Amino acid sequence: MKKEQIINAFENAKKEYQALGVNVDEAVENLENLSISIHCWQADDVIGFENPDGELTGGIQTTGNFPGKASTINELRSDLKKVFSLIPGKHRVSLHAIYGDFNGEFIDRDQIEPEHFQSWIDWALENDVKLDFNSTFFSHDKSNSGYTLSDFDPEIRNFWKEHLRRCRRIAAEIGRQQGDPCVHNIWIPDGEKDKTVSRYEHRRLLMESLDEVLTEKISTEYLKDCLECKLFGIGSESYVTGSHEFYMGYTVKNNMMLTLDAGHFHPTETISDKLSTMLLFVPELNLHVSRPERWDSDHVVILNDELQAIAQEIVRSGHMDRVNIGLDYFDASINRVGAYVVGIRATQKAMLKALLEPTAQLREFERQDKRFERMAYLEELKSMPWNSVYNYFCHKQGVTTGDTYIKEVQEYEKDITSKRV
Ligand code: RNT
Ligand code: ZN
Repeated sequence: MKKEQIINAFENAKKEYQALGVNVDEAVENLENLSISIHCWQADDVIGFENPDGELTGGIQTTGNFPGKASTINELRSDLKKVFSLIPGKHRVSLHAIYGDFNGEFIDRDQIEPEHFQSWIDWALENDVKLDFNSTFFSHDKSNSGYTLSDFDPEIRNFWKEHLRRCRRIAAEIGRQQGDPCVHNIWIPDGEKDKTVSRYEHRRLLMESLDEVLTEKISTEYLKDCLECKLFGIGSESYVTGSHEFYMGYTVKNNMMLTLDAGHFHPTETISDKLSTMLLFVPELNLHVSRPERWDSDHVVILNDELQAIAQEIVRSGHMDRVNIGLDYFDASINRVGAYVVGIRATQKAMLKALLEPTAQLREFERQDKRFERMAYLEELKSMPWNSVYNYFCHKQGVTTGDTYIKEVQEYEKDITSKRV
């Protein structure tokens, strides 16, 4: 798109929004300040560098075998850099503990140290991105029973407690060096395929394990722990220890952050309507923006109704600063770099659309019981020229507008990823 075309379309859009009482410049500024936490695991199908021949377990699964996945730390970094070049704004990268720089050595989960992540910290500083972290409680021999921190065996629990302890220290060190708290997400896949009798017992064990490790106080200046609930996974269809009620209780009781993953509830249950409740009871939320298709399938995020509803709830709550937006999807059946770009852009577009809403006016209609007017404006807003504002935002940030990114992804595939063995 030509520069004049972008600017003209933006100016026209601005007039249309102004007529509705929307401050477009403010919306663009808010979007500029929005950092999305980009999950490193879309690039390599959640394999990581601990054991490159390892298998993904824990009830999650990638499907597809599209050529060109990243299989070294340099390839992963190169893919992420390409992604950054195709999206406007400054963002974060979310690492899992299995993505350390282990130098070809096998370092077990109860042995990892901040030094294994030092090259990531340096890389992030060089590339002007911040890092987030995730402990990895899956794809390991010691999770073969289906349980980790809630296993009956104290030795198994001890192993995973040590992992969690180390992950918190690594995340805190990342936070210290980057001068910004590192969000540390704790997802524990524990559960069972079939009718479980000892539900209370496992949940009590999980609570005790978490209590023991989380009593080590680390300043939120460096580290923000959050806990992610789930309803079921592959092989844990009947029972998951860390359910929504479990972590809702746990985080409210302990004044901690809760992670809501869009795919972790009943198939027709959404997370958008949970934000306004949980924001009343926990200090902050972490989101795993994902796309369930009939189950927790982790499809690439697209601009659909639920994504829009999530964005609206974040903005309308007035607590954008208390919601960390992270992505969590892994599609191995299409170009992985393209998958990133589509998902990140969709998330930004949803946020922009929400920011371009005349919320005060809509609230006024509600106060006056003018429900037809509210509905009509909500309908009108759907076809407003928000994409001209998005293109302007890209242009302002020196990033390609419109569909040009598709060609760039194709070129990167031709020159780089298709040549990987
Ligand atoms: C699994 C959880 C979890 C993982 C990542 C890899 O159902 O959503 O967040 O997807 O940690
Ligand atoms: Zn998740």
